[in-house]
Amino acid sequence: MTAKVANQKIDIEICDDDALIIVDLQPDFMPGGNLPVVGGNEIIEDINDLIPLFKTVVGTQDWHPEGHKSFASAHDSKQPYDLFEAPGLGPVLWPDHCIQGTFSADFHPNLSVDEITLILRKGIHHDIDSYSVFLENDKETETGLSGYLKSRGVKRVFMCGLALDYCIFYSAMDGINFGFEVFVIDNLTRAVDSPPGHLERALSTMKEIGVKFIEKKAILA
Ligand code: VGL
Ligand code: ZN
Repeated sequence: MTAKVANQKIDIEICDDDALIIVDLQPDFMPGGNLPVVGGNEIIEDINDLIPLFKTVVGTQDWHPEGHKSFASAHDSKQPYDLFEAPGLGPVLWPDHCIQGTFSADFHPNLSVDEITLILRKGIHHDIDSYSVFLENDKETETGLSGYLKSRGVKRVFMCGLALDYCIFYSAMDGINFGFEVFVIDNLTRAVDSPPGHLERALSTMKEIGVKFIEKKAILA
């Protein structure tokens, strides 16, 4: 579902201090994949258009070992999307998805990967999830992305990809906490919205902390 939340009516010129962060555009998050996000396949070409505008482009991959604890299959009598809370996991359990080295965890074949400057894999630790591209769900293990961006002089990050209420949400919040100005490109992301209401809460929390929502057309080519 597209969230109609763009709250910036401004035009944005991309400069060298800006980074594009393309989150988890992997077959498993597309319709037909193991953890499908409705409309996930609709945003790829528009994201491709933006890549040449940025000097720094990060592409992330959800990259789980088999039997990862975020999977319902790793718990007795649990089904995908069942509510579940444990340190570093939840609020739901997931279908098995994005298993390291499989086609479903690769970048979607239509994504233009040649100009990606950094590929970042997350969710690699067996017992803990990593929704954020900056910090694992223990809230202390860094992925190193903040350091990479800062060493390249990045001040503003533009986020797009999947899923709006999970990886984008936690990444946007951490992005602000690490001192970046964070823009979510509203029409180049889609949400899981599980459990119901998760998207609404994620959107209001992001707005409260100062995440800016823009549409692709606000970015001047
Ligand atoms: C994601 C659920 C589980 C995401 C990853 O990329 O938003 N969501 N793993
Ligand atoms: Zn995952």
